[in-house]
Amino acid sequence: MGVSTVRGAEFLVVANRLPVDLERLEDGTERWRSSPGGLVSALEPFLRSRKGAWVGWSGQPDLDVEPFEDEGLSMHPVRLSGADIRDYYEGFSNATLWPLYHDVVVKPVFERAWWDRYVEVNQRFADAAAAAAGKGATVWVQDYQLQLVPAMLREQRPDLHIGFFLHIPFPPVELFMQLPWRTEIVRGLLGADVVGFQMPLGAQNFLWLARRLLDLEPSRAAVKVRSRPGSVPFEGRHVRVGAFPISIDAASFDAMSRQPAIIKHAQQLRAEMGDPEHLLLGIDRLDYTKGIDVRLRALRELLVAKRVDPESVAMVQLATPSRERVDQYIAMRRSIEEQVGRLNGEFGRVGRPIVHYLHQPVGREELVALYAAADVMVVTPLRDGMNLVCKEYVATRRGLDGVLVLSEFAGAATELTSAVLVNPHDLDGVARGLERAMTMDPMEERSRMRTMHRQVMTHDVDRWARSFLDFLDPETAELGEHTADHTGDHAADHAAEHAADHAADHAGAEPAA
Ligand code: ADQ
Repeated sequence: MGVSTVRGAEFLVVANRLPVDLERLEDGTERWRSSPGGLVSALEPFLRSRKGAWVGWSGQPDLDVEPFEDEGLSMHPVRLSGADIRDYYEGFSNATLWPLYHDVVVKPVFERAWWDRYVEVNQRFADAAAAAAGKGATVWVQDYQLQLVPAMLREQRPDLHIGFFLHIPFPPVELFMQLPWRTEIVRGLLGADVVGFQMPLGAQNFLWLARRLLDLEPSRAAVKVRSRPGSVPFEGRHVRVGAFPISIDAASFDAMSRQPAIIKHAQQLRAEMGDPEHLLLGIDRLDYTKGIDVRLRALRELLVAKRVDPESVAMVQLATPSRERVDQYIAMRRSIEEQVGRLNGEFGRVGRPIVHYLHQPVGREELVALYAAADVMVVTPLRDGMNLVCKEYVATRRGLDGVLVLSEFAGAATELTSAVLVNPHDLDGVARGLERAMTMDPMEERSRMRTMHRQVMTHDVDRWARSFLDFLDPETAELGEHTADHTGDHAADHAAEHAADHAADHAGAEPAA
C-alpha cells in the first residue's frame, strides 16, 4: 500500500465503507485488513482493469487518511466524526431508513438533527467522489446510506455516468410516504442515470413515487413494458429504473465446499455435536429483520409438542454482532439470548445443548464447513432485500442433499422457489416448514436442490455486476432499454405484474404529496 499517485479514476465505487477496514492493534499500531465481501470480489476485476477507485469510510471515527493505493485499487477514505457516526449512520441510516425500508418491523425514528447530518455527510461523500473521478468516469453509488449522493454529484460533475444500487428493499409507497424528507430522497436518487433495485416491486414503487412526488410522468417504456426496466424523465434526462437481483461468488463457495480439509472439518463439526440426525443452521447479522427469534420459537414449539425428538436435533445459530449501540439491537440481542438459554435449559442435557449459539463473526472456511455440515438451512427474515446466506448454502450443495427453509419475504424467494417457503409471521407455518424439511423424502430433497443449485450457479455476482454496468454504459444503454430483461426470471416477472397491480391499487388512496 502506498500514497496514491492515481488521479482521475475511470471507474469509481462510492459506498459507506471501504473494502478494507482500518484495525487498531493493542500495541497502538494500525493496519488495513481487507474485508472480502461479495461486492468487493464482484467489482474487483472491473476496478483493477479500469483504473478503479473506491470512496468510503475507514471504519474508525475521527481519522483523516490520505488517499492510498491497495493492490492496484485507489482508496479514498472519507472522514466520519463520532457525531457523524451517531447521527448519520446509527441515527438516520439505521434507526430511520433501515426500519422504514423493512416494512416498519420496528418503529422508525424521525429526527431532524439526524437528517441534517445525513445531508452533510452525503455531501462529503459526493465531494470526495467528484474529486476522485476522471472526466466522463462511471461512478457506482451503493445503498441506503448514500441516497442523496447521485444528485449532489451530478450538480458538480454533469459529465459523469452515475449509477445507484439499493441493497435493501425499497418500501411500499404508503410507508415511504411517512418519511418527512421523502421528496428530497427521491430527488437525490434521480440524480443517477440508472437507479437499481433488488426486486421489480421496489423499482415499480420508486417509479410511482417519482411521478407522484415530483409530478413527473413515466416515459412510455415504463407503461408499455411493465416487467422491463422503466424510466422517468427528470430535468432533461431519462432516469432509467430497473431490478438487478444481487448474488454471490457461487463458484468460489462451490469450490471451497469440495476441498478435502473443509469436508473433514464439516464431519468433525457434526461429530462434536453428537452426530445429530438433523443439523439445523442459521447464519445472520444479529438484526431484528432476520427473524432469528421466529425460528427459535418454531423449533421450541416442535419440541414442546414432541413433534421432534430433542435427541435427534441440534441447531447452530451464528449471529454476527451488528449495530451494537442502536437501542433496538441491544433489546433484540437480550431476547434472543434468553430464548437460546430457555431452549437449552428445557431440552438440552450436559454436553448436548439444542442450540449452539455464537455471537461472533467466523472465517470463510468455518462458514463453508458449517454450510456443508447442515441438513437444513433456516432463513426466516421478516423482510430482506435479497439474503445472500441462502444462496451461499445452495452453492455448497453440489451433492444435492440438504433442505432450505426460506421466508417468502426475502428477495431470494422469487428465485429459489424450490425452497420450503414459509411466512415468518405464521409461527405454525414456520414450525410445519421445519418439520417438513426434517422429514423430506431424499428424492424430493435432491430434486428441489438441483433446481436451486442450477439457478445460483448460473446467476452469480459477476453476472449481476455486468448486467448493471452494461445497462449504465452509455454505449450499450440504448440497446439495453429495449432488449435486456432486468427483472431476472419468470418469477420476477410475476412479481413485477404484482407490483404494477399494487401501485394501481394505491393510486386512488394516496395522500397528497
Ligand atoms: P445483509 O443484511 O448483511 O446484507 P445477507 O445478504 O444475508 O445480509 O449477507 C450477510 C453476509 O454476511 C453473508 O455473506 C454471510 O455469509 C455473512 N455472514 C453473516 N454472519 C456471519 C458470521 N457470523 N461470520 C461470517 N460471515 C457472516 C444486505 C441486505 C441483503 C442483501 C445484501 C447484498 O440486507 O438483503 O442480500 O445486502 O445486497
